[in-house]
Amino acid sequence: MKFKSPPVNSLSLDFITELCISLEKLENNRECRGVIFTSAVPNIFSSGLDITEMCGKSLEHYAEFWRAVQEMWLRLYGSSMVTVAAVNGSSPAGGCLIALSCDYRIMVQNPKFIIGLNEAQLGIVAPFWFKDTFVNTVGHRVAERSLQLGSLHSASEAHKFGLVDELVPEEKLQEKAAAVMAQWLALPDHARQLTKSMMRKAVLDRLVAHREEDVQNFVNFISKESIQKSLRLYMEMLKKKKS
Ligand code: CO8
Repeated sequence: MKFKSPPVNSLSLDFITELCISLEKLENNRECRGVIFTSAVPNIFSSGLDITEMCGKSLEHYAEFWRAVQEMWLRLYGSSMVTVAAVNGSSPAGGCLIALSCDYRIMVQNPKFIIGLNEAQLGIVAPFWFKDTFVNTVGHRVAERSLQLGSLHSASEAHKFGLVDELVPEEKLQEKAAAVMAQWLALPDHARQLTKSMMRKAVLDRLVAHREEDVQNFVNFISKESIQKSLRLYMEMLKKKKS
């Protein structure tokens, strides 16, 4: 699956809805046993949640958007397919979450590409299920420090502490992703799927049990004037950086 929503593959409500529909179709297709996620936009895997969806909108919109983000994560993290992220560009916040939700992450070795959960830098807080997914991948200590600092890591740094499993030159990415997929698909599906579910179920169940509470928390938090101001300033900073 190639993400193609220029300029930066930001995860808008439309993007997320299309991603969920595509995942559902693949999940229900018995011929499809695995998905490789990558980007068709040069230098960017995904810039994370579309900040404009969280800024200056109605409370109803925030709730609808957040339910869609939850749905995307539940489908990705809970997928019975083999999922491989072929990260061919920067991948902050929600982009990093997509990669973290896969079974395996391969990233292009390019010092310009960054990845991490940088929410704290925007003055917002990564939800508990972002945190759980991160902890399950890199361990508590690394996650605690990285989350508090809102760190964006270079590909090689991310590889050192296990945020990505492997680094490859750009031209080898697709070949490597296909080789990894073949290795994972060589196992019987039922054994791999039950093992995956055993490893991930507790974290998935926690969101399912607290889904509406989590929506309300998000809506209350994001609609605070202080948070709206932080997001506006961050967007201005992104635009200034350009000029
Ligand atoms: N949302 C909306 N617009 C964005 C986003 C985004 N996430 N990222 C970039 N854009 C826009 C820019 O403002 C710019 O717009 P314009 O052309 O109108 O000026 C355009 O996309 C291109 O961006 P850049 O010029 O910055 O492109 P570069 O190639 O130089 O850099 C980067 C690409 C590295 C991706 C850079 O754009 C960047 O750092 N973006 C911000 C990424 C980010 O911080 N995302 C975090 C989103 S929050 C999230 O995902 C989780 C939130 C959890 C919520 C919890 C609340 C309780």
